[in-house]
Amino acid sequence: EKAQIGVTGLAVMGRNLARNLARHGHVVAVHNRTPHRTRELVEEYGHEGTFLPAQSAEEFVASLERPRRIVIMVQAGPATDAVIDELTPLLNPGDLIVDGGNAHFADTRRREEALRKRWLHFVGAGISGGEEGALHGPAIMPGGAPEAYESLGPLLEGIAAQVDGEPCCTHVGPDGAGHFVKMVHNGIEYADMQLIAEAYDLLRRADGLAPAEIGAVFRGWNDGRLGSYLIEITAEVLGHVDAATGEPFVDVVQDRAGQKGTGRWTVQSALDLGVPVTGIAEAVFARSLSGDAELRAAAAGLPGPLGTGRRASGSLVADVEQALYASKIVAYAQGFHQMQAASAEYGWKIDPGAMARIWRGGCIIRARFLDRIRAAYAGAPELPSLLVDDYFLEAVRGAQESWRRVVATAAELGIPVPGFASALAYYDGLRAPRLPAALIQAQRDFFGAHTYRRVDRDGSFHVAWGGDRRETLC
Ligand code: NBP
Repeated sequence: EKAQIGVTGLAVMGRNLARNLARHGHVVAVHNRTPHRTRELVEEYGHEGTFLPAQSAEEFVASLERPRRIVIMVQAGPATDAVIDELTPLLNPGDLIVDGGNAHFADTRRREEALRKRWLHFVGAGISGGEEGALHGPAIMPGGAPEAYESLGPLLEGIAAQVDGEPCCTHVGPDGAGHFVKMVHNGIEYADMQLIAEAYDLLRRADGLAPAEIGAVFRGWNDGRLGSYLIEITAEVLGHVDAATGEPFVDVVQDRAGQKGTGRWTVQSALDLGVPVTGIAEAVFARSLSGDAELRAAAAGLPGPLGTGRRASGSLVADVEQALYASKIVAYAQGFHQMQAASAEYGWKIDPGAMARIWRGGCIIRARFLDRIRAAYAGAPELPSLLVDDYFLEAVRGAQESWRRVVATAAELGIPVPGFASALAYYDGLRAPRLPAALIQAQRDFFGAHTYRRVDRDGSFHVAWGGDRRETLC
């Protein structure tokens, strides 16, 4: 008996993905660099399906039906290259390698090109949902050649999360498109989490609500348009009491946020593409600021209010809900803009509505809201920004007064809301009839003769700033 698919790399993610495949009736070849993980998988979960354990890469490859389908689930980076290098000499033209790790899309593009020259398919697939998702149904974002998806798609769609009878998996686009979209997904996740944290901070400090009360507010929001996995788990966290101290759990956790790097990658890519993703960038920087303990200690005595100016239990709740929703719309609009810009840059032809569809289940940012995004792109695939879609335009129109009040209140009380404030600034920047960029162009012409364009005539102009200040057409 041969296996339909193989998984190499059997730490939490690989093991659970292999189990998910086996539970769906596939014969799964399993392999890991150190064999004890392979042994443990078969001992503990062998009854869940048919696993073909392999001790060596040779045995692993030999146990697969052809064309072979191999999923790599190892640490992203050099480990992935090491596994690819070990496998490729053992494979035949037409065989297919999937990298399900969190690879940088540039690495995926490089690997896809190298393997294509050897007549092998390489599919960089973003897999979201953590270990639980891998086991019970993740969101899967596969890139690579369309022919590769023909062979792989039905398998992946079968084990992905399902929403309204549709799988949370689709072919994203060629080469690195899948990993790119997964990266932006993670960036949006950073922005979403930051906005939720700011909402909590405001309700606690400006409104005097206790964590458990805020948890209850979030539970209420979860039944409305903000309904999402992140809001749901936040409500649970805020309701949790530390067993050792009896304090709210959130108060015994050190206030320094960690990051593994996908948020940073998203911002780096956005800088290269020239797309403002201020919501994601502020979220990444807010985590960096929180993590700089030394700097924070040095700055602790700086003058200013400390956010305890007002105690009007509950008066801000409705405003904060509006601000959160509007800021979330901006963060998603920016993330989708980035995907569309990358799609144009690399020729990926990403369907943004399909991305919203496959993020509705399995992944960390799954939310009711994504159905709205899907609908927006279904009605207008070339939509320049989610903000100009009718539904979102009306939502932001309705949220606006509250949103401005929340940002102003936060500024007055000294409560940092970089997510809310930068989202509002982006919104106001986009809709401004005229921006001070005109002054910047004039400054650039002054010190660097960078020239400028006039509102009333074609051509590039320069003023002789150091001399007679006459304007010349360049
Ligand atoms: P890890 O990222 O912790 O990697 C451990 C695995 O990599 C083990 O199987 C290990 O083998 C293998 N490995 C390493 Br390390 N170096 C190797 C090498 N040179 N050659 C062969 N194998 C090597 O595992 P994970 O947490 O299960 O994550 C797997 C992938 O999924 C990663 O890319 C990660 O970023 C991604 N991930 C995604 C999510 C998500 O939510 N989507 C969550 C967590 C992880 P060994 O047993 O012999 O040491």
